[in-house]
Amino acid sequence: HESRVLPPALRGRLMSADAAAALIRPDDHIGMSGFTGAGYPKAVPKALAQRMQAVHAAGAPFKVGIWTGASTAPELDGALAAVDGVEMRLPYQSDPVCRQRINAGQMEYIDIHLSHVAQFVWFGFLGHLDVAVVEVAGILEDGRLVPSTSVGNNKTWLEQADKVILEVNTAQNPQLLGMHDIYYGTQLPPHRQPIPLVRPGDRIGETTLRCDLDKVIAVVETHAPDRNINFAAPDDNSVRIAGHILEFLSHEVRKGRLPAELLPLQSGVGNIANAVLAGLADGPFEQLTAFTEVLQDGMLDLIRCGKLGFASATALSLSNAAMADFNANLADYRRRILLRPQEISNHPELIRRLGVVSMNGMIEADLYGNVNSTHLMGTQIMNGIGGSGDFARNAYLSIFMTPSTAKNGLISCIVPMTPHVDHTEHDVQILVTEQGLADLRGLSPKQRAQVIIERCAHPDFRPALRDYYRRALDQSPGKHTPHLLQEAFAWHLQALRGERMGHGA
Ligand code: 0RQ
Repeated sequence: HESRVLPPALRGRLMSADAAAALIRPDDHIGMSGFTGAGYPKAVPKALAQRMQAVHAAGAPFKVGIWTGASTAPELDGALAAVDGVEMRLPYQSDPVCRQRINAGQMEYIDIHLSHVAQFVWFGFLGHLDVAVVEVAGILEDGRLVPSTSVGNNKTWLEQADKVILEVNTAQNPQLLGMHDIYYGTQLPPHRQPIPLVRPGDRIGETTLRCDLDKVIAVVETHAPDRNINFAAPDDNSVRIAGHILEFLSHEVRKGRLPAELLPLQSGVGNIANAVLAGLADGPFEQLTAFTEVLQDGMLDLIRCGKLGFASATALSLSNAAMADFNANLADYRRRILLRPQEISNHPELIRRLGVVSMNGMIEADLYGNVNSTHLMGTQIMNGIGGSGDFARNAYLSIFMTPSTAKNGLISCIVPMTPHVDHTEHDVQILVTEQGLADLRGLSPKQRAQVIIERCAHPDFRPALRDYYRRALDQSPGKHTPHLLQEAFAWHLQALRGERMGHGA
C-alpha cells in the first residue's frame, strides 16, 4: 500500500505498534478514537495490552484511563479489559469483557452523555489528557489529518493531549476526504456564540482535523477493517414496533404537528431501529433528513432509494455488505452525508433548533414513563446512556421502544418502578412496544399509568400491573404519583430469583 503519510517531517516518526505503545506510561489518560466500532485504533491498543501483560507478570502495576467517542471493538476495549489494564473507562462501552469487569467491580466506569465529553475535558472536569491515539485515513502534505469512519471526540483529543499517536489505516477509503465537517468555532463559557447550523446539511467547519505535528510522537501504519456487525433480518416484534411508529408519524402529519417530510430523524442502533428505517423506505414520506449519531444500514438504504436527502452523524455503524456498498459509491454518498464531532452531532442547541424526532431503545419503563436504558435489575450496567439523553430531552418528539417482555416472557419491560432511571418522565413523550404505542403528551402521571398499561404492557402482565396501580392509588399517601414503596421493586426481586415477574399478585 502506498504510504498516506505525506509530511516529510513525520517519516522519521513511523514505527511499529509495539514501539508506539512503549511510549505510553502507567496512569496516563488516553483519548482514543472510535465510535460504534468505526474508526478506532486497530494496533496500538493491542500492543499496549501485551506490554501490560508482561509488566503485570513481572509483578508491577500498569493501568491507564481510556476515554473514547463511544463503543469500540474487541481489539481495543476487549484487549485492554482482558489484561485488567483499564483504571477508568468513559463515556460508553458495549464490550462483553469490559462489561463483565465493570460489573465485577474490577474496573471503574463513568457513563456520560456523549455531548458532554468534549466540554468536560475542556472545562478540566476529568483531569489532564496525556496521550491521544487516533486513527486517520491519511495525513496530507501540510499536516492536516483526513478523518476516518468516525469523528467522535478526535478534535478535542488532538487539541488537548500532550502527545499524539496516529494510526494511518490504509484499509479506510481515501475518498472519505470531503465527508467530514469539523467545527472549530466552539468556545468556553462565557464566550460561547450560537452554532451556525440551521439545516442538517449545513457545512459549518473544515473537511480535515488540525494537528500540531510537533506533538506527534509516533505514526503507525495499519491495514485493517472496522468491526462491522451484520444485522439479523428484523424479527416480528421489531416490525410491529416499527409499524406503530410509522402509523403515529402519519397521524402527526395529518394533525398538522409534523410536516409531510417529517423533521430530522435520530435513530439508535440495533434491530428495532433498522426495522423503523426499513419501514420508512416502504412508507409515504419523501425528502426526509437525519440529524443523528450513527449512520446504520437502514439510513444508507433510504439514501439509495431517494427518500433520505441528507444525513448528519458522527460515525458509521454498517454491516459488511453496507460497508462494501458505501465504499463502492462513496463519491455519491459524500454529497448526502456529513460526519461531525459528537459535541455537534449531539448538541442540545442543535437538536432543539432542528426539532429532531428521536427514537431510542430502552431496557424498561415504569408506569409513569420513567425510562431505564442502562442497568439490568438496577445494578448491572449494560452499555451506557450514549446519546439517548442528549436527544431525548431536547427532541421535538422523544420516542422510546422495546419489546414488552424479555427473557422468554419472564420479565416485563413495563414495571411498577424502575430501579434505575436514565430518562425521567419529563423527557419521555412516547413509549412503544409490539403491543402498541402510548402517547404520553399532555397526560398527568395517573393518566399515563393507565395508557402505558393498556397500550404497551404485555397482556400476561396487565392484570398484575392494574392490581398494583389500583392498590397504590388506594393506599399511597400521595395521589399524584401513586406507589407502594414496600412493593415497588418486588418484581425485580422476583426476576433476580429467576421467578416470573408479578406472579402471586
Ligand atoms: O440480553 O442479549 O443477553 O438476551 O438486554 O436487549 O432487546 O436485544 O435490545 O439490543 O435494542 O438494546 C437499551 C440496551 C437495548 C440499547 C438497549 C436484555 C435482553 C438482551 C438487549 P441478551 P435487546 P437492544 C444512540 C442511542 C442506550 C444507548 C442509546 C442501549 C439485552 O438500546 O444500549 O440509546 N441503549 N443510544 O434480553 C432484563 C429487561 C430487559 C433485559 C432487555 N427489562 N430486564 N434484561 N433485556 N430488556 C445510539 C448510540 O448511542 C450508539
